[in-house]
Amino acid sequence: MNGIFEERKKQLTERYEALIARPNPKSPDGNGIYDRYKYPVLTAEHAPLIWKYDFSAATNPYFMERIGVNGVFNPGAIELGGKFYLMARVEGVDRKSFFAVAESDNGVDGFRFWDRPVVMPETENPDINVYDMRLVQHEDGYIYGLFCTERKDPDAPRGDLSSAVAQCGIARTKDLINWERLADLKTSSPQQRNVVLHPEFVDGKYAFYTRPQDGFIDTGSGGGIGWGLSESIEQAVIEHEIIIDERYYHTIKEVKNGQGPAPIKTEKGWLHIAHGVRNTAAGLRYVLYAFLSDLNEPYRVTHAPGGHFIAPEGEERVGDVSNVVFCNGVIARDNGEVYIYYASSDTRVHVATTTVGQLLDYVMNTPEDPLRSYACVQQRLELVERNLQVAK
Ligand code: M1P
Repeated sequence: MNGIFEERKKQLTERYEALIARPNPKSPDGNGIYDRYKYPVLTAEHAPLIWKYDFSAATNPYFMERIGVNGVFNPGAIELGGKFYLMARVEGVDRKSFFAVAESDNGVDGFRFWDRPVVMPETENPDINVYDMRLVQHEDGYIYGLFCTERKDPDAPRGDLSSAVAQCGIARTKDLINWERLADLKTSSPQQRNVVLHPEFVDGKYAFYTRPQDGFIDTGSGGGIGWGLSESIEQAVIEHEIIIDERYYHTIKEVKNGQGPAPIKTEKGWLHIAHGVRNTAAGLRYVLYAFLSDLNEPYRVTHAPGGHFIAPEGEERVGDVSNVVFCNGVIARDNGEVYIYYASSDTRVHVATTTVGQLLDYVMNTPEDPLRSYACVQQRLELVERNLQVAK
């Protein structure tokens, strides 16, 4: 047996186990809304060695990586039987993404991938790339996974190898292992990303948050977080789509926005986490924002705090697609704790922890964006004057 093989296998295995066992302390100096943590909860290095290396000394004498992993990001999230599960988007070095489940006992560290990635069945129109699954425990008894399915645009001009069509794939499961693929969602929009299933029936129908847009990257005349109902989930069709949260000039969601995970049900309404995108000289900047919608009419926004809720900080700012935070997974526990799983720069996954009480306080008491500099100063002065009175 060759020494290099044994030595590298031992070294890499030890390093991997140390990474999984590494405690993840809470960062000091939280903003009172949520706490961040020192380390990401999932990275490309968390991908099991058996996904990447050939463990046979006969066929891999240098213990060389055979199929690399480029990034682990944008996970769906669900709690089952007291454990925390992330349905991560794993991107191979070949740029294709796939889904894989990582589990942890406490939600902030110890995430370990299951041995096998998810085998997502295809429809008669094979997906070229699948990503960004939203996991939803629906009241019909199934766990649904809604994700983006991307295929080459058949109408792209000859030589254009970038244009794609994004649509919403739908699958369901009871155990996160065996998946039944259903028909892709049908809407009148040429492109759909960030489609999320509402966890309850509305008017006896399946309800969806959507994000209609004209082009693969550009919203064109579309955009905003949409809403629509479908009689069926097996053949989901939205005939009538309305926009419930529009993008807006000179805000954090000027270029585009999208629903994050399925909203959290609270006694004051549905708590939403979403992402907003604006353009800068350095490219697009993705931040998270939050809002509340009516309990009986989830499509009616009741409270909309101004500005971002989470923006990329420190190492989060840099990665494959820099200056991005994106969230499609949250776990709200029965005891009121909330675990927000957000990815940074299309590279790695972090957690921010908070409570339903703190989030409600945030969405209900943070002032709305007044949309003009002068009005922003008035808003801040009003706070300053009140504080000066309290200080007297
Ligand atoms: O690269 C940033 C994000 O871009 C897309 O989000 P959106 O559809 O809102 O533009 C998605 O591809 C997402 O996966 C990615 O993180």
